[in-house]
Amino acid sequence: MKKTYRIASIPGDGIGKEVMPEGLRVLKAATKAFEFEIEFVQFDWASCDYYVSSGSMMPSDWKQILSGFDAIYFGAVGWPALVPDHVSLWGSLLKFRREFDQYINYRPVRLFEGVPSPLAGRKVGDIDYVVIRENTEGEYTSLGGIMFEGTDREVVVQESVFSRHGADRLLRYAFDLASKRARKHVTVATKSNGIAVSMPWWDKRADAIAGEFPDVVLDKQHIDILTARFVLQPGRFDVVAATNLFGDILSDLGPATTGTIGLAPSANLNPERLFPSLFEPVHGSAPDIYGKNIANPIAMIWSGALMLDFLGEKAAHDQIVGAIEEALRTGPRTPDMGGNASTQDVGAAITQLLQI
Ligand code: GGG
Repeated sequence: MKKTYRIASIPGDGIGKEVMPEGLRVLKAATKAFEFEIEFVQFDWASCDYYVSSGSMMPSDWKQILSGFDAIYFGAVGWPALVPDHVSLWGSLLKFRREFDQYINYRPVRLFEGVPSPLAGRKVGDIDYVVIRENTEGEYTSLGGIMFEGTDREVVVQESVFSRHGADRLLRYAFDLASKRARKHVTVATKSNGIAVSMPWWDKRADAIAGEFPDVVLDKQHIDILTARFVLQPGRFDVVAATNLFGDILSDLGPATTGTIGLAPSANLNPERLFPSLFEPVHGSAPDIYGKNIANPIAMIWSGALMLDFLGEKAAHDQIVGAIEEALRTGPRTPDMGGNASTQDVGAAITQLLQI
């Protein structure tokens, strides 16, 4: 009997609603060639429309509902004209990451053949690394407050939180990943010259975890020069481990150097599989292009491939990534890549290239 995976699909807001159908189309096509089935159940919550009609981003039993799935396939969240971004993000995506302990945010960055990099002279193979972003603590907290609000004595305090448990498991994942890759190199993003308590501590945790992996080279870099090197010397990088905020910034900058953020996928992982993991494009809801049918669906499709890989269907992952590679060489392109194709044109081309 074929194995059946139960996947919760949540389009969310904006272009999440446009790229999700293309991701589902490719995943459904992939199941035809492999020994598994997928049962998708779609939810319209975790969206700003739901907030407007109900007063919250999700129903109160969301955790119980989603716990019954093998994975969550997520589009994008945010529609600031309806709901402030920090409300929609903390009411949905950040809840998933924290309450399902998806502490690894795996974000591959890769230059594909046929996609020109805005960096002069870069070719395929020159940009190929993974950003491992800490996903549950760090600079993303709701701890803090405002004193003397609305007066000229106004003071605001925002806390960051770093735990040994959180830092070590993130760094250990990054080193373990690097130990299985050819170059065996980890860059740890830091800012220990300026942020004088948490970042020197973070550097020490990196040194301690590096000691467990003698075959992996550790390179600590301050975030300012690290961002410059993403642009000037991207070939230096293999696995890049970063705190929540630094990782968020690096994983937008990296894909921008590969032509478009419209290609960039991500996996929010609970490696212990105690909770479902969540797979989503790095890009957000993009209100500026929503409704024009020009959103690039490749990040959503590649995120679906990462989901299959995590579920144990590596052959299906490889086949989808192969179809993406071929489509990028020869197929239609959305405007972010200089073409005039629609979201559906690209999804259809990749589905056809699956050759199944
Ligand atoms: N699909 C990604 C998405 O919806 N992103 C919205 C966003 O603002 N994310 C911030 C974050 O990933 O921390």
